Amino acid sequence: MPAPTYHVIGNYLSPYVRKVLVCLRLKGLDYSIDPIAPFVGNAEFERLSPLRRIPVLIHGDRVINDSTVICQYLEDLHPAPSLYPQDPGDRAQARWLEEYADTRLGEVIVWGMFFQRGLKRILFKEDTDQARYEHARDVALPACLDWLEPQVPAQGYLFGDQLSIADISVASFFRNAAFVRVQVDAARWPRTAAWLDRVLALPAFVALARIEDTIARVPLHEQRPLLASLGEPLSETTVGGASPRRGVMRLD
Ligand SMILES: N[C@@H](CCC(=O)N[C@@H](CS)C(=O)NCC(=O)O)C(=O)O
Repeated sequence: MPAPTYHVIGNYLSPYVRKVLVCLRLKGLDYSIDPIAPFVGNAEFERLSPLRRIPVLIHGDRVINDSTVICQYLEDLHPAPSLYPQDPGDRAQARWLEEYADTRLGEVIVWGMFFQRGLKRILFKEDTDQARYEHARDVALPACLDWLEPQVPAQGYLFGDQLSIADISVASFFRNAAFVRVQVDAARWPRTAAWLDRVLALPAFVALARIEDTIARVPLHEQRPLLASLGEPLSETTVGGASPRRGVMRLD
């Protein structure tokens, strides 16, 4: 069988990687994957990803960094089904919601909660900053949800009947909140909770959730055999395996 055209570097538990995998699946594109965490990337990883971040997409001779850039690249090459609204104003707004998710939900959910309660302890053997975690959970995340709630429709998706990159991006981050057992309170944010259920019930998210739930509490170096046993399209080589070290962009 010919090798898939697209190769993804990045772990299934990253919301940024999830965005890309959902786009690939929705567009019916095959891929291979090297499911590394960025912190264990080797010198070759740093050559491919100078910010030491995942995801990276390799397509032939091209190396594409950043989930937003990758999703737009896939859309440009494979316009159907489109994951961007047709109307330019809606398209701009969808990109802004994607940016809001990547930046703000990334800060609050990934760094304030998921990293604090998971990788910081497991990979770096450091204590959770409990005050930071609780502020993210009790103050920052509710503020995000207060902002999102009036924009979320009672039915359908953020831009009508058509799923878009905005739904995919925002929902991807709430999966990481679930990993640290934080759920959206349906009594307080009913539209957001119901919309999230709708998006996460899509087959692409459900298929990935099965994989994510299998590896969520498994040490990084034990994930490959498990993923292989699930039939995931792992690459034969990896750019991971180096000793854990912090990225270049953060002080966390
Ligand atoms: N803007 C980037 C952000 C990617 C990102 O921050 N990925 C995380 C994984 S969840 C990462 O690699 N973090 C390592 C670091 O920032 O040092 C994108 O959209 O791809």
